[in-house]
Amino acid sequence: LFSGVPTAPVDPILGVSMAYKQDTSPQKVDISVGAYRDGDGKPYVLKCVFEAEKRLLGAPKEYLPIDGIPEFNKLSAKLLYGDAMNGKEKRMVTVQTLSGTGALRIGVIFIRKYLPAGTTVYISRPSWANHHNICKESGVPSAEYTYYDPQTKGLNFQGMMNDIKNAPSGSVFVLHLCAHNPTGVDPTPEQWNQIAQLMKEKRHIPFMDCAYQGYASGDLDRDAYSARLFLNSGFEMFSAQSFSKNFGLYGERTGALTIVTHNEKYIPAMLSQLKMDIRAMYSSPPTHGARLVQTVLSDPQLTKLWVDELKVMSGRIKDVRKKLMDAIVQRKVPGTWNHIVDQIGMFTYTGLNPQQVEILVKKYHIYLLASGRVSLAGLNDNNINYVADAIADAVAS
Ligand code: PLP
Ligand code: TYF
Repeated sequence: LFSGVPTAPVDPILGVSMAYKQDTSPQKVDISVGAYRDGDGKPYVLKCVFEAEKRLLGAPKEYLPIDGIPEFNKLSAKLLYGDAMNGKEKRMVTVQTLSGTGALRIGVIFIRKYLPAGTTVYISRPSWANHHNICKESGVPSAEYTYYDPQTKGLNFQGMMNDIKNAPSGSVFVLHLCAHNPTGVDPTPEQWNQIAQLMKEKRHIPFMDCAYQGYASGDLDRDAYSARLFLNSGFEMFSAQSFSKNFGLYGERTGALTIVTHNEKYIPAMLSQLKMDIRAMYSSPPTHGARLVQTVLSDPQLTKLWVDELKVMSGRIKDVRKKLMDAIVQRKVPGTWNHIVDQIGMFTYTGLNPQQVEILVKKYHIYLLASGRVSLAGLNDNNINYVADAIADAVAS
């Protein structure tokens, strides 16, 4: 019966992490998956989350509504859009989702069903690989737009603008809110302004993927610049929020999808369809993570604690960037390495090629993505010099 089932390829990120787990070398280093680790290399439960968890001990495990906790949904949209909301909430619908991935998936299904047939979803080159999987598995055509410039290890802004211009009007553009995964390269506010203007002329639809709000700069408002700009510019748009990274809720699968329309009269029908899809897929979302986020965001003291912790996490990553760059430069490794500190968020796109990566993995037990992406959270004072030594060797080989 099942003899014809072909083996699917492993996830390019989770596959590397699995290989790390199987490696028995005491020297091994995991800089693959984007999950925060503290200075001792340990996973970190945020104090604000711990406190919220204490308050929630014994909370009922009843089913949630299909679209999740209403207060959580409101707080999520408010967190992202902030002052830009300004009465626009009537034209927004938010549903609680299975984290950022679930929000993207429900959003892309909505696009397939209710946007004109053939609407293409444009994804940055490169991007988080799951963007492609989600479109493919949802039966939505996808294409790539120019983003990264390997020469400068920065943004190919002109190439991006050309692709926005040349895409058929009314295309969907998946844009990373901030802390672009995998490159760590974000447009400047001025570039965002130009992107928004051109997208408006072309009547494109922004789909903001918001997996790192607060993680790039440590400032929730600054990190939300692009989404607020698009909202203020009058777009109809989508946003997928993940609370995996900024609340450290990875396995709790906590997120939200918000769709903004021009006219509030469409909201009830839109919500009814979102609920229909959710109902047929998993009936209702999980309770715990959303309650945690709701508890933190509705208590000013816990919110302050959260903001402080975001600063600590993003600050440690910035610190690691500098240390890694200094260690590489100190070893006189050929090439320029300032991109490590210029890039932002959880990752650096090192520019190491697949052969060099293979040396790091095979010879040094240092696990990173074949693309050369390093998750900086996995680095700390105990392994940075080892990793820099290995990079020096790999580049010289
Ligand atoms: N989008 C990007 C760019 C990501 O890096 C991630 C991973 O954290 C996600 C979306 C969604 O992740 P999750 O489903 O864990 O919230
Ligand atoms: O890019 C990363 O490492 C994170 C975590 O299928 C992740 O976004 C990786 C792969 C995946 C889901 C999450």
